Amino acid sequence: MTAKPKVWVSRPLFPDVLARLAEYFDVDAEAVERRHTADELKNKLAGVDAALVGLADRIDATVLEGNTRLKMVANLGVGFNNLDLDTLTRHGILASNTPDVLTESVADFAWALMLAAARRVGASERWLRAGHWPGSNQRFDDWLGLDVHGRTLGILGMGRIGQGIARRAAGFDMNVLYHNRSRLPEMLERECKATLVGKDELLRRADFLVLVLPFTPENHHAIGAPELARMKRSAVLVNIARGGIVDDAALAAALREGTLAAAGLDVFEGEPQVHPDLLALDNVVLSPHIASASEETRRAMANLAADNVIAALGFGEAAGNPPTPLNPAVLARWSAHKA
Ligand code: 8YV
Repeated sequence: MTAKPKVWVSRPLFPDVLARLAEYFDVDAEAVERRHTADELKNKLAGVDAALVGLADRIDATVLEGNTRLKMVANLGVGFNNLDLDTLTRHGILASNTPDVLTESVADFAWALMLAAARRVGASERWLRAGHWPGSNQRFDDWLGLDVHGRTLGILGMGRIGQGIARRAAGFDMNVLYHNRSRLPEMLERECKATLVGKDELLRRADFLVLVLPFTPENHHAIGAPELARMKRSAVLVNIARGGIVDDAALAAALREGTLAAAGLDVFEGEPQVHPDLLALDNVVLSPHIASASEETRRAMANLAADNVIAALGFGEAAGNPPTPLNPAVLARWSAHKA
Protein backbone atom coordinates (compact mmCIF):
# COMPACT_ATOMS: atom_id res chain seq x y z
CA MET A 1 0.00 0.00 0.00
CA THR A 2 1.36 3.42 -0.92
CA ALA A 3 1.63 5.93 1.90
CA LYS A 4 -1.05 8.61 2.13
CA PRO A 5 0.00 12.15 1.22
CA LYS A 6 0.83 14.26 4.26
CA VAL A 7 -1.17 17.35 5.23
CA TRP A 8 -0.38 19.91 7.94
CA VAL A 9 -3.18 21.92 9.53
CA SER A 10 -1.66 24.97 11.20
CA ARG A 11 -4.62 25.79 13.48
CA PRO A 12 -7.03 23.69 15.55
CA LEU A 13 -9.97 22.85 13.29
CA PHE A 14 -13.40 21.23 13.61
CA PRO A 15 -12.88 17.48 14.33
CA ASP A 16 -15.31 16.42 11.56
CA VAL A 17 -13.31 18.42 9.00
CA LEU A 18 -10.08 16.83 10.24
CA ALA A 19 -11.79 13.43 9.96
CA ARG A 20 -12.69 14.19 6.32
CA LEU A 21 -9.06 15.03 5.60
CA ALA A 22 -7.92 11.88 7.38
CA GLU A 23 -9.90 9.74 4.91
CA TYR A 24 -7.33 10.67 2.29
CA PHE A 25 -4.30 12.00 4.12
CA ASP A 26 -1.90 11.47 6.95
CA VAL A 27 -2.94 14.58 8.92
CA ASP A 28 -0.71 16.50 11.30
CA ALA A 29 -3.09 18.99 12.95
CA GLU A 30 -2.04 21.57 15.52
CA ALA A 31 -4.07 21.09 18.70
CA VAL A 32 -3.26 24.50 20.16
CA GLU A 33 -3.68 27.92 18.57
CA ARG A 34 -0.38 29.83 18.36
CA ARG A 35 1.75 31.84 16.02
CA HIS A 36 4.42 29.98 14.09
CA THR A 37 7.82 31.48 13.43
CA ALA A 38 9.16 31.52 9.87
CA ASP A 39 11.53 28.68 10.83
CA GLU A 40 8.68 26.56 12.16
CA LEU A 41 6.63 27.20 9.03
CA LYS A 42 9.59 26.32 6.84
CA ASN A 43 10.18 23.04 8.68
CA LYS A 44 6.52 22.03 8.73
CA LEU A 45 5.96 22.85 5.05
CA ALA A 46 9.09 20.97 3.99
CA GLY A 47 7.62 17.70 5.27
CA VAL A 48 4.11 17.79 3.78
CA ASP A 49 2.29 17.68 0.44
CA ALA A 50 -0.32 20.26 1.42
CA ALA A 51 -1.18 22.62 4.26
CA LEU A 52 -4.23 24.42 5.58
CA VAL A 53 -2.99 27.72 6.97
CA GLY A 54 -4.39 30.75 8.77
CA LEU A 55 -3.94 34.46 8.18
CA ALA A 56 -1.16 34.65 10.75
CA ASP A 57 0.95 32.20 8.70
CA ARG A 58 3.02 34.22 6.27
CA ILE A 59 3.91 31.97 3.31
CA ASP A 60 6.68 33.64 1.31
CA ALA A 61 10.03 33.00 -0.35
CA THR A 62 11.80 32.59 3.00
CA VAL A 63 9.59 29.75 4.21
CA LEU A 64 9.46 28.06 0.79
CA GLU A 65 13.20 28.16 0.16
CA GLY A 66 14.43 24.71 -0.81
CA ASN A 67 10.94 23.18 -0.53
CA THR A 68 10.52 20.52 -3.20
CA ARG A 69 7.56 18.65 -1.72
CA LEU A 70 4.71 21.11 -1.06
CA LYS A 71 2.02 21.16 -3.76
CA MET A 72 -0.82 23.06 -2.20
CA VAL A 73 -1.62 25.74 0.39
CA ALA A 74 -5.25 26.26 1.39
CA ASN A 75 -5.87 29.55 3.18
CA LEU A 76 -8.55 29.58 5.88
CA GLY A 77 -9.92 32.95 4.80
CA VAL A 78 -10.98 34.90 1.75
CA GLY A 79 -8.27 37.55 2.17
CA PHE A 80 -4.86 36.18 1.24
CA ASN A 81 -2.40 38.96 1.94
CA ASN A 82 -0.49 36.43 4.07
CA LEU A 83 0.36 34.48 0.89
CA ASP A 84 3.03 35.60 -1.54
CA LEU A 85 1.09 34.38 -4.55
CA ASP A 86 3.82 35.14 -7.12
CA THR A 87 6.34 33.07 -5.18
CA LEU A 88 3.88 30.21 -4.70
CA THR A 89 3.12 30.22 -8.42
CA ARG A 90 6.81 30.29 -9.28
CA HIS A 91 7.31 27.24 -7.06
CA GLY A 92 4.39 25.49 -8.80
CA ILE A 93 2.44 25.46 -5.53
CA LEU A 94 -1.33 25.85 -5.81
CA ALA A 95 -3.08 28.24 -3.42
CA SER A 96 -6.76 28.51 -2.55
CA ASN A 97 -8.93 30.75 -0.36
CA THR A 98 -12.51 30.65 0.97
CA PRO A 99 -14.64 33.13 -0.98
CA ASP A 100 -18.46 33.25 -1.08
CA VAL A 101 -19.17 31.03 1.92
CA LEU A 102 -18.46 33.91 4.31
CA THR A 103 -19.98 36.80 2.35
CA GLU A 104 -23.32 37.03 4.13
CA SER A 105 -21.97 36.47 7.66
CA VAL A 106 -19.31 39.14 7.20
CA ALA A 107 -21.92 41.54 5.78
CA ASP A 108 -24.11 40.84 8.84
CA PHE A 109 -21.19 41.66 11.11
CA ALA A 110 -20.45 44.95 9.34
CA TRP A 111 -24.00 45.93 10.26
CA ALA A 112 -23.50 44.75 13.84
CA LEU A 113 -20.54 47.12 14.16
CA MET A 114 -22.34 50.01 12.42
CA LEU A 115 -25.35 49.73 14.69
CA ALA A 116 -23.33 49.12 17.85
CA ALA A 117 -21.02 52.07 17.19
CA ALA A 118 -23.87 54.42 16.25
CA ARG A 119 -26.08 53.48 19.20
CA ARG A 120 -23.31 53.18 21.80
CA VAL A 121 -24.04 49.53 22.57
CA GLY A 122 -20.54 48.74 23.91
CA ALA A 123 -20.14 51.79 26.11
CA SER A 124 -23.65 51.57 27.59
CA GLU A 125 -23.23 47.88 28.33
CA ARG A 126 -19.91 48.51 30.08
CA TRP A 127 -21.66 51.20 32.18
CA LEU A 128 -24.54 48.86 33.05
CA ARG A 129 -22.25 45.95 33.94
CA ALA A 130 -20.17 48.24 36.14
CA GLY A 131 -23.32 48.72 38.26
CA HIS A 132 -23.81 52.40 37.44
CA TRP A 133 -27.47 52.19 36.41
CA PRO A 134 -29.18 51.90 39.80
CA GLY A 135 -28.85 55.22 41.57
CA SER A 136 -27.66 57.02 38.43
CA ASN A 137 -30.92 58.86 37.81
CA GLN A 138 -30.48 58.11 34.16
CA ARG A 139 -31.71 61.11 32.22
CA PHE A 140 -34.00 61.26 29.20
CA ASP A 141 -31.14 62.75 27.22
CA ASP A 142 -28.43 60.27 28.33
CA TRP A 143 -26.85 57.80 25.91
CA LEU A 144 -27.96 59.65 22.82
CA GLY A 145 -26.53 58.06 19.70
CA LEU A 146 -26.78 58.45 15.98
CA ASP A 147 -29.60 57.20 13.79
CA VAL A 148 -28.67 54.76 11.08
CA HIS A 149 -31.89 54.68 9.07
CA GLY A 150 -32.23 57.24 6.33
CA ARG A 151 -28.51 58.14 6.35
CA THR A 152 -25.87 57.80 3.65
CA LEU A 153 -23.87 54.58 3.66
CA GLY A 154 -20.47 54.70 1.94
CA ILE A 155 -18.75 51.47 0.96
CA LEU A 156 -15.08 51.49 0.02
CA GLY A 157 -14.35 48.30 -1.94
CA MET A 158 -17.41 46.84 -3.65
CA GLY A 159 -16.72 43.13 -3.98
CA ARG A 160 -19.12 40.44 -2.87
CA ILE A 161 -19.06 41.48 0.80
CA GLY A 162 -19.53 45.17 -0.04
CA GLN A 163 -22.52 44.24 -2.18
CA GLY A 164 -23.98 42.18 0.70
CA ILE A 165 -23.65 45.19 3.01
CA ALA A 166 -25.30 47.43 0.38
CA ARG A 167 -28.24 45.08 -0.14
CA ARG A 168 -29.01 45.14 3.58
CA ALA A 169 -29.15 48.96 3.52
CA ALA A 170 -32.51 48.90 1.72
CA GLY A 171 -34.14 47.79 4.99
CA PHE A 172 -32.74 50.90 6.67
CA ASP A 173 -33.86 53.19 3.88
CA MET A 174 -30.30 54.39 3.30
CA ASN A 175 -28.72 56.12 0.38
CA VAL A 176 -25.80 53.92 -0.75
CA LEU A 177 -22.61 55.27 -2.36
CA TYR A 178 -19.58 53.19 -3.23
CA HIS A 179 -16.07 53.56 -4.52
CA ASN A 180 -14.27 50.72 -6.23
CA ARG A 181 -11.48 50.15 -8.75
CA SER A 182 -14.11 49.31 -11.32
CA ARG A 183 -17.79 50.07 -11.72
CA LEU A 184 -20.25 47.27 -10.95
CA PRO A 185 -22.28 45.92 -13.86
CA GLU A 186 -25.53 47.91 -14.10
CA MET A 187 -27.66 45.00 -12.96
CA LEU A 188 -25.66 44.64 -9.74
CA GLU A 189 -25.71 48.41 -9.14
CA ARG A 190 -29.50 48.32 -9.42
CA GLU A 191 -29.73 45.32 -7.11
CA CYS A 192 -27.54 47.05 -4.54
CA LYS A 193 -29.20 50.44 -5.15
CA ALA A 194 -25.68 51.83 -5.05
CA THR A 195 -24.08 54.77 -6.86
CA LEU A 196 -20.40 54.93 -7.82
CA VAL A 197 -18.58 58.08 -6.64
CA GLY A 198 -14.93 59.16 -6.36
CA LYS A 199 -13.08 58.37 -3.12
CA ASP A 200 -13.11 62.03 -2.08
CA GLU A 201 -16.84 62.36 -2.54
CA LEU A 202 -17.38 59.10 -0.64
CA LEU A 203 -15.33 60.43 2.29
CA ARG A 204 -17.20 63.75 2.30
CA ARG A 205 -20.73 62.40 1.98
CA ALA A 206 -20.78 59.15 3.98
CA ASP A 207 -22.50 59.13 7.37
CA PHE A 208 -21.29 55.54 7.71
CA LEU A 209 -18.14 54.48 5.88
CA VAL A 210 -17.48 50.75 5.73
CA LEU A 211 -14.12 49.45 4.49
CA VAL A 212 -14.16 46.19 2.57
CA LEU A 213 -10.93 46.53 0.57
CA PRO A 214 -8.39 43.78 0.08
CA PHE A 215 -5.10 44.61 1.78
CA THR A 216 -2.41 45.43 -0.76
CA PRO A 217 0.66 47.66 -0.42
CA GLU A 218 -1.30 50.44 -2.22
CA ASN A 219 -4.10 50.20 0.36
CA HIS A 220 -1.76 50.64 3.32
CA HIS A 221 -3.25 53.58 5.28
CA ALA A 222 -5.89 54.19 2.61
CA ILE A 223 -7.65 55.87 5.54
CA GLY A 224 -5.14 58.06 7.35
CA ALA A 225 -5.23 61.53 8.88
CA PRO A 226 -5.90 63.36 5.56
CA GLU A 227 -8.82 61.06 4.67
CA LEU A 228 -10.27 61.22 8.19
CA ALA A 229 -10.12 65.01 8.02
CA ARG A 230 -12.36 64.96 4.96
CA MET A 231 -15.08 62.96 6.73
CA LYS A 232 -18.05 64.47 8.57
CA ARG A 233 -17.60 65.05 12.32
CA SER A 234 -20.80 63.03 12.76
CA ALA A 235 -19.55 60.08 10.67
CA VAL A 236 -18.93 56.50 11.79
CA LEU A 237 -16.09 54.41 10.34
CA VAL A 238 -16.25 50.60 10.21
CA ASN A 239 -13.27 48.42 9.28
CA ILE A 240 -13.94 44.73 8.67
CA ALA A 241 -11.27 44.39 5.97
CA ARG A 242 -7.70 44.28 7.26
CA GLY A 243 -5.57 46.01 9.81
CA GLY A 244 -3.20 48.45 8.14
CA ILE A 245 -5.82 49.85 5.78
CA VAL A 246 -6.57 52.36 8.53
CA ASP A 247 -3.90 54.35 10.32
CA ASP A 248 -5.09 53.33 13.80
CA ALA A 249 -3.14 56.09 15.60
CA ALA A 250 -4.70 58.75 13.36
CA LEU A 251 -8.14 57.20 13.85
CA ALA A 252 -7.74 57.21 17.63
CA ALA A 253 -6.75 60.89 17.49
CA ALA A 254 -9.81 61.77 15.38
CA LEU A 255 -12.14 59.87 17.75
CA ARG A 256 -10.54 61.47 20.81
CA GLU A 257 -10.69 64.98 19.37
CA GLY A 258 -14.27 64.54 18.17
CA THR A 259 -13.52 65.08 14.48
CA LEU A 260 -15.08 61.66 13.90
CA ALA A 261 -18.09 60.49 15.93
CA ALA A 262 -17.47 56.78 16.33
CA ALA A 263 -15.91 53.65 14.87
CA GLY A 264 -16.42 49.91 14.79
CA LEU A 265 -13.29 47.84 14.22
CA ASP A 266 -12.85 44.11 13.71
CA VAL A 267 -9.28 44.32 12.42
CA PHE A 268 -6.19 46.16 13.62
CA GLU A 269 -2.68 47.12 12.62
CA GLY A 270 -0.40 44.55 14.25
CA GLU A 271 -3.30 42.46 15.64
CA PRO A 272 -3.74 40.76 18.03
CA GLN A 273 -2.19 43.88 19.56
CA VAL A 274 -4.60 46.83 19.55
CA HIS A 275 -3.38 50.43 19.61
CA PRO A 276 -3.58 51.54 23.29
CA ASP A 277 -5.19 54.84 22.28
CA LEU A 278 -8.12 52.92 20.78
CA LEU A 279 -8.49 50.80 23.91
CA ALA A 280 -8.80 53.98 25.96
CA LEU A 281 -11.78 55.34 23.97
CA ASP A 282 -15.48 54.76 24.60
CA ASN A 283 -16.68 55.79 21.12
CA VAL A 284 -15.17 52.79 19.36
CA VAL A 285 -16.54 49.26 19.33
CA LEU A 286 -13.77 46.65 19.12
CA SER A 287 -14.01 42.98 18.19
CA PRO A 288 -11.21 40.41 17.79
CA HIS A 289 -11.38 39.68 14.02
CA ILE A 290 -14.60 37.67 14.22
CA ALA A 291 -16.65 38.97 11.28
CA SER A 292 -16.81 35.51 9.69
CA ALA A 293 -17.20 33.67 12.98
CA SER A 294 -20.69 32.22 12.87
CA GLU A 295 -20.92 28.48 13.51
CA GLU A 296 -22.11 27.73 9.99
CA THR A 297 -19.68 30.00 8.22
CA ARG A 298 -16.51 28.95 10.01
CA ARG A 299 -17.48 25.33 9.32
CA ALA A 300 -18.14 26.15 5.67
CA MET A 301 -14.76 27.89 5.42
CA ALA A 302 -12.94 24.91 6.95
CA ASN A 303 -14.78 22.49 4.67
CA LEU A 304 -14.04 24.59 1.60
CA ALA A 305 -10.34 24.68 2.46
CA ALA A 306 -10.45 20.89 2.91
CA ASP A 307 -12.34 20.47 -0.41
CA ASN A 308 -9.57 22.40 -2.14
CA VAL A 309 -6.81 20.21 -0.71
CA ILE A 310 -8.69 16.97 -1.38
CA ALA A 311 -9.40 17.90 -5.00
CA ALA A 312 -5.99 19.44 -5.67
CA LEU A 313 -4.21 16.29 -4.52
CA GLY A 314 -6.41 14.22 -6.84
CA PHE A 315 -9.03 12.76 -4.50
CA GLY A 316 -12.81 12.87 -4.15
CA GLU A 317 -15.46 13.67 -6.71
CA ALA A 318 -13.82 16.92 -7.82
CA ALA A 319 -10.36 15.33 -8.20
CA GLY A 320 -8.13 17.69 -10.18
CA ASN A 321 -10.63 20.57 -9.96
CA PRO A 322 -10.29 22.39 -6.65
CA PRO A 323 -13.27 24.74 -6.26
CA THR A 324 -11.55 28.03 -5.40
CA PRO A 325 -7.95 28.17 -6.64
CA LEU A 326 -6.10 31.51 -6.48
CA ASN A 327 -3.46 30.67 -9.06
CA PRO A 328 -5.16 28.24 -11.48
CA ALA A 329 -2.20 28.62 -13.85
CA VAL A 330 -0.44 26.13 -11.57
CA LEU A 331 -3.18 23.55 -12.21
CA ALA A 332 -2.73 24.01 -15.96
CA ARG A 333 1.00 23.46 -15.53
CA TRP A 334 0.36 20.29 -13.52
CA SER A 335 -1.88 18.83 -16.25
CA ALA A 336 0.61 19.78 -18.99
CA HIS A 337 3.29 18.01 -16.97
CA LYS A 338 1.15 14.85 -16.66
CA ALA A 339 0.20 14.77 -20.35
C1 8YV B 1 -10.52 35.09 8.82
C2 8YV B 1 -10.84 36.90 7.24
O1 8YV B 1 -10.33 34.12 7.89
O2 8YV B 1 -11.59 35.58 5.46
C3 8YV B 1 -10.87 36.50 5.82
O3 8YV B 1 -10.15 37.14 5.03
O4 8YV B 1 -10.26 37.86 7.60
C4 8YV B 1 -11.53 36.05 8.27
O5 8YV B 1 -12.64 35.40 7.78
C5 8YV B 1 -10.91 34.48 10.07
O6 8YV B 1 -10.92 35.47 11.01
C6 8YV B 1 -9.99 33.38 10.50
O7 8YV B 1 -8.76 33.90 10.94
